[in-house]
Amino acid sequence: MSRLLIVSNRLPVSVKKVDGELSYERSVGGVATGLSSLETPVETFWIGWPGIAQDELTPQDEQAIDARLEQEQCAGVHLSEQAVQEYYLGFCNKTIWPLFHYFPLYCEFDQDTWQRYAEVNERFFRAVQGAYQPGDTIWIHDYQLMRLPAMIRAVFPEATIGFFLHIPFPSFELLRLLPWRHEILNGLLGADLIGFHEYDYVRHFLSSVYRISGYEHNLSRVSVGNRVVRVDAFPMGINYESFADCTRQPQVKQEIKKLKTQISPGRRLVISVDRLDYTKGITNRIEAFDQFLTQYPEYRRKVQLVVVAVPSRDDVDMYIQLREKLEGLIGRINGDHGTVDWTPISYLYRSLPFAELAALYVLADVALITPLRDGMNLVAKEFVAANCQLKDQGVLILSEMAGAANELSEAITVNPNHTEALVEALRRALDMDQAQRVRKNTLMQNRLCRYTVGQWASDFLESLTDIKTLQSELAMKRLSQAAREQLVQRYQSAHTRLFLLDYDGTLIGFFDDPENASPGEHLMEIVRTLATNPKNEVVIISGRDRHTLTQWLGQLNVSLVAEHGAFIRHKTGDWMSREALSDDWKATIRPMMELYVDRTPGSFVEEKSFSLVWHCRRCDPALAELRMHEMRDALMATTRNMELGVFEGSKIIEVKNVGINKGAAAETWLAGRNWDFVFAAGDDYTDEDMFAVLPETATSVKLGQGASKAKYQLESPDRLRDLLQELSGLADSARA
Ligand code: ADQ
Repeated sequence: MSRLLIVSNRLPVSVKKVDGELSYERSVGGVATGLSSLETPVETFWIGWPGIAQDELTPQDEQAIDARLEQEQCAGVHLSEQAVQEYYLGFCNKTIWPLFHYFPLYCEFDQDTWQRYAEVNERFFRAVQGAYQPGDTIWIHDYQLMRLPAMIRAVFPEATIGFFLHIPFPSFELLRLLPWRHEILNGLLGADLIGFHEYDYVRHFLSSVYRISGYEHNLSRVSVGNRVVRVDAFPMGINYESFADCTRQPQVKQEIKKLKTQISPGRRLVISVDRLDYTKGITNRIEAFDQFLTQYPEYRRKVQLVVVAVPSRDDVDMYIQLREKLEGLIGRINGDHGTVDWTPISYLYRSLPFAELAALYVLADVALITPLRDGMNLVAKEFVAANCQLKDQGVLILSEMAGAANELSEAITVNPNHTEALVEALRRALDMDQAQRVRKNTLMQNRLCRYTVGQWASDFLESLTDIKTLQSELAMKRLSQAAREQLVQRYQSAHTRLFLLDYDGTLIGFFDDPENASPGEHLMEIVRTLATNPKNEVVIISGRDRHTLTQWLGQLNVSLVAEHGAFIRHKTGDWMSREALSDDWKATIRPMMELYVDRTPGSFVEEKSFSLVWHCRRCDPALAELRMHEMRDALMATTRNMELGVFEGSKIIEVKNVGINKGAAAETWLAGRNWDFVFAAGDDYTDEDMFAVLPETATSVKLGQGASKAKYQLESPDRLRDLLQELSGLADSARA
């Protein structure tokens, strides 16, 4: 049976050593819960750090831990105290965490901690290598392991690898601050599927990948060499049942009873529950509560704020300072507003058992969850779920900056930096009538109970299977070794051979400036050798203008097609126009395109005899995309009653006379002779016209991915040049 290898910084089992004795504690986090409720259960094996530094362990301890973890279907990655300091508390939490949460001023950029991050990822890789069996699925979690996917891919190219990021993915403007941004992106792109909580993070990731690594994307699929990587949003859910059902659980009932005795009758409860982290905006909301009490004195002694802060990263300076600030602030507010029988803010600095946490969710009138930035925020979802059995339900005030805000749109949403808005939100929440509270919560509860953490995990794993299926479909089209050998045989035994070859993107890659795409010596030599063979007819069939083709390729013994067939030149003969065409339309279209040039820095118009092309390869990608849509719509409207076609290609929009296409041009050669061997190659929509008119026996090759009528697919011009070089060097087996 194939297994699921989960790799995360921490294992679901934590090891402690007290007075020389090892103890083990199982903590079932969201991921484990999600996996345990999959419809089709899978055997899981977990790889991670057991939570204790190696320095505290004897060799015997390590052996004992390994044996115990194995029983629990886990493998431990042992880390020294120094590795934990530099990798986890250092690079992860002093560089990635603040940067990805939009706190660039808190970031340290330190080569040594980065080095340690790479080394620890390598340690995790070795643990995966030890456990991996072909057929296993690997699911890597979170920002501590962003280099791991590529490390695994390098050694196991066929492995199925998923990656999920639990924190936000920042915009390009933030990511570009990171000196090691290339390595981080390339590390992630080793996965087959990269998941985020929200579509905004998907957008940020794709834009960074394009700008930093240069890989293009289409429909959230990134082409990395000959591999397609899928990037998608999977908003993580909660274990809905356990919260929705909590009021029926005896331990929770008991906690509710206990808590009720501690709250004065008639006092309203506002809760704030988070890990103690500067991204959670705890001090901002406490300051807002202070202002609320000043602005609305009628609520004094009637409202109590309970702040629950779970200790977190308490050996990082920033967190130590935050705790001091928070505790000072709470003390000050309690001193300013409190009375003998009323403490405005109660403060709990600890992790609570499920029953106590659930009891708080149930008894709270308002949950004030206002992070400055949060990947998702599960507390908000848990609070809404825990209220579902109640007649008198609580109100959620949620920050717009939490990923969860997209799904919990009926909450009172606020900008956490806007104190006045927080104050007003508190007042509105405390005054909201019961029917409205229930109506809003019901809508959210219905959503949360559909997309639970189990659904999240199964969606992710299904998408991972789907992308592997797509990859293998594309691989089936890839020119295999067997197909290549057959092609060689057919070539050798043929007497008359026709090559129809597109130029840009096919024989040569793309350049920012199309002027720079002239053929190098190597390409010239390949085409020259191929064309010198008397059995071969080579036709370069391009969208380029006549002058460029003549200048670049005119001295070779090849036929040329310019402007998709508007002009044809047989071998060394003269250029001929295929039809009597008019170019009067240019006077209308050129000014339209020039307007877009003015508004889109880096773009320009190329003029050919019977076409105008707007190029935007050098432009800001997002602006280029927007302008392409606008321009296409405008051109479509203008050319509706003209004999013109508007075509969208790779970073270009072209307007040209209809009836001129590469298919019609190819037919000039196809119909002229009986060919034993026909080979055609192209990369974009204009080449599809050529593929469409080929005889059944022809070999057609599309460069790059995407739907095509071509029989085969090759990943890049280099691969095509290798193939043509091989063919051009072959001896003939057929007698002339
Ligand atoms: P966190 O930053 O830890 O998670 P969150 O999503 O709210 O934030 O998860 C906190 C979890 O801890 C909740 O399940 C909650 O029940 C629990 N918890 C909170 N306070 C507690 C307390 N006092 N005692 C016990 N348990 C408590 C990171 C990202 C988030 C993302 C999650 C999941 O920062 O944005 O939502 O991962 O991907």
